[in-house]
Amino acid sequence: MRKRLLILGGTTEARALGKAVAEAGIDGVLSLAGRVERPLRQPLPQRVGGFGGIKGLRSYLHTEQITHVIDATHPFAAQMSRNALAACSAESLPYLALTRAPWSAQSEDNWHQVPDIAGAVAALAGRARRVMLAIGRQNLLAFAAQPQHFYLLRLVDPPEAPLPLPQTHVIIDRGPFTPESDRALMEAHRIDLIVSKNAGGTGASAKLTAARALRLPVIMIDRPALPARAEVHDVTGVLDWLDHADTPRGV
Ligand code: 3Y8
Ligand code: NAP
Repeated sequence: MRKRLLILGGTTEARALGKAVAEAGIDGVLSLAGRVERPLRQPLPQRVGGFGGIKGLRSYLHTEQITHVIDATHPFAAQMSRNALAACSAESLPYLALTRAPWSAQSEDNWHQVPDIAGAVAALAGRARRVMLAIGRQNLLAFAAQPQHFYLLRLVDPPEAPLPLPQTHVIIDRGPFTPESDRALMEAHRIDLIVSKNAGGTGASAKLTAARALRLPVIMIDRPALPARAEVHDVTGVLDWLDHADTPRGV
């Protein structure tokens, strides 16, 4: 049966899946939102930019004759996942999420878990600290409510507009990162607190390893809730699913 996959990407796992799909000779396209100036080349043909909501995604699925959708987006890309679930159900297309398990605190970790970005901002009330705010660019504005801190920021692209925080040092870098370089960064900037999204996986975990080594506290932001969905945690799980999933279109 003809297969044509849409992989919703933007993560290390999506890249690995794209490579495995290309090597297996399966037809597919990898999709990015276009959040950064120079997205890395992917091992599959790629498209960049939004679809135009659920409606736009449905017409894309139809026009491109997609037979399977694999949602390998970041756990905080909740809107994309919700739209993909809705579009696949409306089009009766097989949907599978390729996700990574959330990180959990180890015995020597000092985590303060919060439910969302607002929870992280609230947890920063109080005396001035030196904070490594390693959550990217999109949610920075919320932290303007806590201007008393020094913030070490790590962005993929140089900021286009002035940052909403008065005391910052900006690093321009994209992951994956290493515990050694993250530890050196924390020591160089005398960081005493880290704020992190619970991304899971390996691409962003270096800062947690470094925080553990330096015995620094971490404010850990839980992932947004998503509806129950078919989910695997590795590329093999996706390939097995592809062997067994059937497409009502039966093309
Ligand atoms: C555009 C595509 C690959 C994917 C690599 C992963 C690992 C390295 C670590 C820190 C945390 C952060 C951020 C991060 C990591 C991987 C993965 C991951 C975190 C690229 C990429 C795109 C993006 C978008 C970008 C967000 C930002 C988030 C930086 C490519 C490099 C902080 C998430 O400026 C912006 O608008 C940036 C936006 C969404 C979160 C935010 O809210 O700002 N990722 N990151 C994707 C698209 O257009 O669809 O260029 O390669 C991909 C990767 N970034 O192929 O190997 O799998 O997670 N990405 C977080 O976890 O908190 C950095 O600094 O410690
Ligand atoms: P989001 O808030 O869930 O999605 C907002 C809108 O962006 C979506 O409705 C869709 O626009 C578009 N979009 C998102 N991901 C897309 C994709 N892969 N392909 C095409 N359009 C996409 O998304 P986000 O959190 O900004 O994440 C954007 C991208 O960055 C995703 O690829 C994600 O995997 C990656 N990423 C995000 C984070 C993070 O912390 N959020 C971390 C690492 C990587 P339309 O409604 O117009 O279709």
